[in-house]
Amino acid sequence: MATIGYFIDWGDRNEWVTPTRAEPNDPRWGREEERMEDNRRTSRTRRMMFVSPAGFECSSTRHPHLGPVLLATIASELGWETKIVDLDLFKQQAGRITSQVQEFQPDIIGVSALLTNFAQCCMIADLVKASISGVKVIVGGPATTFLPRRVLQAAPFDICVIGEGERTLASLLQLPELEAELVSAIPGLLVRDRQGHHIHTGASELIQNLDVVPFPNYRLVDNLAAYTSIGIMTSRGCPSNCTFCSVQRLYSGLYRQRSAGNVVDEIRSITRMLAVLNLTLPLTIVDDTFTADRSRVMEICSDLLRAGPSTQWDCAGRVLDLKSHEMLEAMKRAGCQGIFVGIESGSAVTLEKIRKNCTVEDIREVVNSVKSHGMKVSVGVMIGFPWETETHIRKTIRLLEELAVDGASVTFATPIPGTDLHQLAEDSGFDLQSIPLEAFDFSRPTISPLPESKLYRLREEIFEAVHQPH
Ligand code: B12
Ligand code: SF4
Repeated sequence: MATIGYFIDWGDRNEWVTPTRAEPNDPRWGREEERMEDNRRTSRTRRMMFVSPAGFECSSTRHPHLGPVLLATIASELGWETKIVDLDLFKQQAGRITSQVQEFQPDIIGVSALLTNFAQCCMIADLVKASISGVKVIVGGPATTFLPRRVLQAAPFDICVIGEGERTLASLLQLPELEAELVSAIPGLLVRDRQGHHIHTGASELIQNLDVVPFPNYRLVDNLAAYTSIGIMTSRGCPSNCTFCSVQRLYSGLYRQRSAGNVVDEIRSITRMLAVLNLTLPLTIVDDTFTADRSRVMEICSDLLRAGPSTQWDCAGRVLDLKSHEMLEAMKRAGCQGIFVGIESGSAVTLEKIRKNCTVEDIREVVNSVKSHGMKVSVGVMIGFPWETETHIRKTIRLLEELAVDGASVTFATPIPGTDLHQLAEDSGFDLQSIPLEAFDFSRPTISPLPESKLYRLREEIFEAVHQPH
């Protein structure tokens, strides 16, 4: 039997959600000529396609991106037929979208935009608009949260979702159609009115209690076997405030955690789903920082141990948290295989200036400690800050030669709008407005006084230091 509605407890407010299906005679359902033009749309379940555009190659693990899966889960609960297209898997060209939309014939396409994949987001919007008439393109993700106006100007997106998308999308999908007058009543959007002016509908609220967010339904993902892991997010935000990091801006400075019980319930449900599909995939805990609350980590680990056969997982942690041997031991026993640590630099000056809140000695101690507990360590490193000289970067190279880590992600310092680094770069005289959005992709220098060719060579040296035989 078809679902006729369900109850969402958003933590701070409850909502009865009734799936809205397109009814041919419903006067709210668009203008006559539009209905005539595409009768097909009004006589079947509405369809939404979620697209993860391809970013640059930065990690050997591939998990289905949580944003699109979570939002597809909500759309599907609301009665929509959904399809997730992951162009980031195997780094596919934007052109692949054309055949996908022609086959699926979506009413709405939702594109998840990072600054790093923004160029492809724009190409996708152009291509889908040229492929089927009347399709609406909604764009959401960190890029729209930071720079909604620039995003809406850059391509034919109809609606730009600012901030968390769960409630906003649920409200949009219950409208009979995405007309500007109707959508302007929903907070969290930047839309165009009939004259083409941008209208901001007001800020949407962050979800207070993350335990009420539905578990992502991985049955909606095609070809799960092509991934190397399954992602799970147990918290949003981070209590630190590194000057280059956009996470404070993303979540308005709020750090929220799911309860240990809710996390372990999701892990159990993923394990059951994988068993049914006869797949063995580890979990990637995608939190910005999983280790910030030691007692919660300990509780999750002991619940996991109690839950039965061990699940393998990895996560990201902050240097200072990882000084706890007790926690590292518990993590290892509960199935943790590796930890990603954002060490960023081997220069004390840079660590201080980016507010990393740790010393080079702390980094040494923690990397060695994680290894001695039998887990792999990969690190995040950033070069090309406005104050950095070659001498600072050489300190990072020397530290990496010494540490013998298992992997590293090396990016160029990038002044994401809203961060202190952005302000500092502006104050140092860099003209950031003239940098195109797609250049904020962490893969090219933007705010370094050093010549680009020198920075690319130093980055190569960092990779060599990481990959030297050890
Ligand atoms: C997991 C992760 C990754 C994974 C997967 C990326 C992905 N696309 O999911 C990997 C390892 C690939 C990755 C890599 C990188 N990442 Co990353 N990553 C994350 C992390 C920690 C979690 C992402 C996640 O799953 N979030 C949970 C889901 C539910 O949230 P979401 O995807 O944002 O979606 C929500 C909203 O944005 C919105 N939404 C999103 N899409 C849509 C679409 C529609 C239609 C609607 C309505 C709403 C909507 O609704 C969703 C639900 O609330 C985030 C930080 C964060 N807290 O989000 C950083 C983050 C996204 N990454 C970041 C960065 C900088 C990088 C790297 C450059 C790092 C590096 N050192 O190489 C690379 C570049 C990636 C690339 N190839 O282009 C920055 C992005 C900065 C920016 N403005 O673009 C973030 C915000 C971290 C930070 N601290 O600043 N990353
Ligand atoms: S510790 Fe990591 S996630 Fe937290 S603010 Fe710093 S860079 Fe961002």
